Amino acid sequence: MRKLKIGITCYPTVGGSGVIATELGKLLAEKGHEIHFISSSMPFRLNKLYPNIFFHEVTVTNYAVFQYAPYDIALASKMADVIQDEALDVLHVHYAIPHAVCAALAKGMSKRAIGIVTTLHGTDISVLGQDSNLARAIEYGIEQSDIVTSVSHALKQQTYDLIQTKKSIETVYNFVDEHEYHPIHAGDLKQQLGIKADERVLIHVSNFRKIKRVEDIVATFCKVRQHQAVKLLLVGDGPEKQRIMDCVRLSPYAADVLFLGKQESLVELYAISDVKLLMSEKESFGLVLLEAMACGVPCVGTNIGGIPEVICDGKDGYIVPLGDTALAANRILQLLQDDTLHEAFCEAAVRSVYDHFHSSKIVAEYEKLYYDVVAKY
Ligand code: GMT
Repeated sequence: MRKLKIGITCYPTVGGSGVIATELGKLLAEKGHEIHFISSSMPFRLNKLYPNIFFHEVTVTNYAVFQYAPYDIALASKMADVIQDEALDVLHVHYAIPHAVCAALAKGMSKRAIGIVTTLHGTDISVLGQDSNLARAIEYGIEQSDIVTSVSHALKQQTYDLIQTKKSIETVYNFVDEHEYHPIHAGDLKQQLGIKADERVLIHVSNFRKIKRVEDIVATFCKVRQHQAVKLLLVGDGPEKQRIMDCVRLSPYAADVLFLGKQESLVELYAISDVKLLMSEKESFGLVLLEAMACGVPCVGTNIGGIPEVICDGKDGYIVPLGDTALAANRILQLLQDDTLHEAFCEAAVRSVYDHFHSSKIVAEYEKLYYDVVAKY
């Protein structure tokens, strides 16, 4: 099969959709495809020189007449330039707004026939799809794409529920870079963080937005803490963090909650963690679950969106109803108080990532879609 020239657009800053887009680009480049990232800044995981990967920066003119700088138009225009100048075969955009709409515009602007693949990641549908100012634009972006994928079956169904489209949508699950995310020895990190050797560790990683319900994580932790010596690691930063810190300060277990802020090396933190928690009210997939599982950490998550497609309830983690912190605490205690059960869940978590979400499997699924779309033009 001939190697392809693939354009990729994503949000370049921290976030699951940008991570997937960048890791996908890296793996496709390793397979010999030529990858062109088109974005407002260098995706944060492209931190060194990669053969076969090129970056095209979108710059926006802030002319005095503009009340708002027209980023979307500049992006579409840059996409059209790259499609033509680099003779792209396919343009893969991650996150519907504005990327799918810009891709449609770019396709119209460029003088070269090109296939558009759009991947829906979650909040572009579950939050923005409910915004009447944007719903029609999302529908347009989806309809104009040649191929649309979603990161879970749940998100696909939600798209049909919220957006007026009959477009066929394929589920292509997320993946992790197995070279980075795998079980490692813990070293003395526990000691460095002031955690006693016999204390157990719960971990939550998020961008501290309201939909992550971090207060439920804290409530679950407090219920576990009543029965077991345990620490809670809260990793990440975002709008809810201050409120959560204020609420933790009032708790009798405040000293057992560690706010670690944004962290680069999650693998080391997973190496000292016993259970990961994700209690979101909206979550299309939960890439952070997959990262933890790949490191051998069983997860407890809510029965929301794609979470039950990632955690296999009772095998490699537990699923609880949204807001049911008592059941979540119960499940965690079950795992922490039975070493044999915990060990079996840790192994099953690693195996599940390998069997169902391996990067080679997922990259091959995207490659097949690219060749399908190229064959159309
Ligand atoms: O979860 C976030 O707030 C970030 C967001 C993003 O756009 O980066 O994540 C979404 O895409 C990830 C990658 O596909 C998914 O793993 C997350 O579940 C999804 N977030 C939501 O649906 C809330």
